[in-house]
Amino acid sequence: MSEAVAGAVAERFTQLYGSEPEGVWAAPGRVNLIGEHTDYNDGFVMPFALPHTAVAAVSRREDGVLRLHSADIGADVVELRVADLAPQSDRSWTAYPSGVVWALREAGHEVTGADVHLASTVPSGAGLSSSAALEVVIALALNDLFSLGLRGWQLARLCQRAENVYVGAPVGIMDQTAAACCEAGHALFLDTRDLSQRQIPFDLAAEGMRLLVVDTQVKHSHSEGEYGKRRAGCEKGAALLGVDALRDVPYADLDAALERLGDEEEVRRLVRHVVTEDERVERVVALLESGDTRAIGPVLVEGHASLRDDFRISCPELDLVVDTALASGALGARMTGGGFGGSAIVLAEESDVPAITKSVEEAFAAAGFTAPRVFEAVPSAGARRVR
Ligand code: GAF
Repeated sequence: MSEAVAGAVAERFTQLYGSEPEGVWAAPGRVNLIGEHTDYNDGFVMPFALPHTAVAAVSRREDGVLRLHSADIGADVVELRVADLAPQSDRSWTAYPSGVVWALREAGHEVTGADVHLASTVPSGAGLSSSAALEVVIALALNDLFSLGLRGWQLARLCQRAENVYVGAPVGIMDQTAAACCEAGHALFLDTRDLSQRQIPFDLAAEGMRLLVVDTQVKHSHSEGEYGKRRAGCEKGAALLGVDALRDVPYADLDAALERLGDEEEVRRLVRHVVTEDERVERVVALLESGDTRAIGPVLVEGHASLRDDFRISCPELDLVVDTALASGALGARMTGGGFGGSAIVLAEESDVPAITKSVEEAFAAAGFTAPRVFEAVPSAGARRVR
């Protein structure tokens, strides 16, 4: 994110509120390389940050007032009282920033109000975590301005609480941790049980490869029922198997576990996805750490098949991206994020990128789908102060 963008956001803040902001912060969207729907099962994930960010210009207030404005919504400034913030009382975009204020205060942090102006380049509804970027940028700004001393993973936990309780979306911890903790040039290997992390160098350009994001333009939302149903099904599976979370089912014991689930066909499929997906994350980490980057391609493809056939959260557009990219020479491809629309990722040799992009665009046109948005994803920095 450039100095010019930070300057423009600060300038708009000054026009809106009549004084300069105390600072400007940025938090990125993410793509998940592998490890899907494992985070609320205490499992492994491996996201990296996009260059696209939510940017917030913020000043402290001490009078209990929270004023919010977004360049992307273009409406008037919304004025709220921090003492009145209540879970699930707000169905608009302001629930994300005000939910973070609520979560900080509920955790005992003295946040006495703020003026906020936001602008984001993270595509919304594209499975690229625009909501988490919004939450984390606010959390980081308030952490700095009110000297709360919280670490990235602590901010991520509070943001997840804001989204679960205040917004009412039963998401896991991956997206908030990615926004808060990712580092440029790396993918984040995260154990969602204890939030222990390892930064894995992930510089595809240096090896002559590229990772494309294909936004299918099919919008999705986690507050809608299907995400929650999958989560409930996983929790049922863990309960039937007598474990705290599906993370505790060893890959080596999967067949026996599935047998014990008897005729619970749907739960069996969900369990099989989660247990095999955790194993795929570990395989990808091992391949990247041994320098065998191209070999992760088939693992991504396995992950997509599992999400499509066992977890059943793909859609025709996502499947078309994956099938077309692979037929045009991609090393690997899969849907990324929560599913039911959103984006797919494609791992490819640099020289194959134009042909793959063209094939995907032509396949979408031939199928009568809305044209996809294709861009290259370079692993970028996590949340930070930019001014
Ligand atoms: C969404 C959720 F917000 C994440 O917590 C995660 O569960 C993901 O879907 C699926 O891996 O992005």
